Amino acid sequence: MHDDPITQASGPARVAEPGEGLSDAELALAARNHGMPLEALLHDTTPPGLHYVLVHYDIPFVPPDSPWPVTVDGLVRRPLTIDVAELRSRPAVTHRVTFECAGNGRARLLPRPISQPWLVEAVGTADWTGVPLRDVLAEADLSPDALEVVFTGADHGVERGVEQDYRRSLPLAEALQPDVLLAYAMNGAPLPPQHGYPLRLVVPGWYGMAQVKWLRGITVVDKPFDGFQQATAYRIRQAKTDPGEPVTRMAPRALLVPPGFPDFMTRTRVVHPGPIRLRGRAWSGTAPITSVDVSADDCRSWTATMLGPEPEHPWEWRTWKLPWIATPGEHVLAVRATDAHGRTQPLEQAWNLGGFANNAVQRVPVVCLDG
Ligand SMILES: Nc1nc2c(c(=O)[nH]1)N[C@H]1C(S)=C(S)[C@@H](COP(=O)(O)O)O[C@H]1N2
Ligand SMILES: [Mo]
Repeated sequence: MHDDPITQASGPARVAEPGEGLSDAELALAARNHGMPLEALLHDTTPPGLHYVLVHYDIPFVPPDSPWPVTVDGLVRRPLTIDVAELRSRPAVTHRVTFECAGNGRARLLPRPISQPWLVEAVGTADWTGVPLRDVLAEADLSPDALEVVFTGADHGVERGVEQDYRRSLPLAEALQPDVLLAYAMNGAPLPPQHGYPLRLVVPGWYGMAQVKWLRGITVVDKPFDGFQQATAYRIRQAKTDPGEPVTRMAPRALLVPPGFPDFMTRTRVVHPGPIRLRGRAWSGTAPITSVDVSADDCRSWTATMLGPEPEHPWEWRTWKLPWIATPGEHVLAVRATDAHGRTQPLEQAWNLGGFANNAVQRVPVVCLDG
């Protein structure tokens, strides 16, 4: 009902009216930008076709033999242009890193912010291979005034009336973290088109919006970047007039491998009575995961799970498991992660206008059959 041919209103997105159903526009976004089927939580690294995908505009067409020159300019003493082939010839570094879209969980918020309507599945983990960004920045020789680094993707679109390239910045200290990569491979193969072929930024620990795909330019600046994806989108605010706080690192979250088997239409989980191995993964972008608790009585009581081995990279998800005896009837399982900073998942979702960084506990209704 509110779907103008192009969304004209600049500024933050709107929220759904009470009772307003998903529009065709939201359905179109949901069909393009798929989540990770939660049964894929069983994989240590998500097979690329199962990793979630979020693309604001179109996936650029890049021929396999494209030289793909990447420029490094702005406040540097030695501006550079580096081809991807040249980056591939350098010593390679690989980090196993979990990504999550900052809008994960948005569709369950009330009122619902109108955007990609994620439930809980906007997550995935991959081995990302490339070269450290800081080596390239050192080669370009940063000027002492450098404050932020702006990353430009090759995709172009219009968003709430503003025509733009997809562009995001990082504070200099974050850009210089040794594990920030210019990545050309995912799980040992060239990046798939939808994940940024031939080159993307990988910023471990940060929500997805920082992981700029189809990276074609790196610009060093001496003022806070005020582009659309920095100053208008991806801010945690309660009201349109509120400047808000930037969305940065991932809040802790745990997910459950869906137990048993699904009902096709409702996706409700169905199990037979008896012992069930509950298991899943948990991650946080600010501190390692220290505990994961499970409730089998809809968040009334909690049991600590057994954590798997500490991951090699701090921003890679960690496994957890707990045996459970299913008895006939309806149950609501829930799972809650806590990190080393004592940050834990809330039972109720914290609302904000863009529906960002929400990490409410996952609740999974399960029907246990009589036999
Ligand atoms: N150039 C460009 N980079 C981008 C985006 C985009 O639309 N264009 N989307 C961002 C968002 S919001 C997310 S969540 C991640 C998703 O990365 P993935 O599709 O590889 O999982 O890419 C980020 N990088
Ligand atoms: Mo995202």
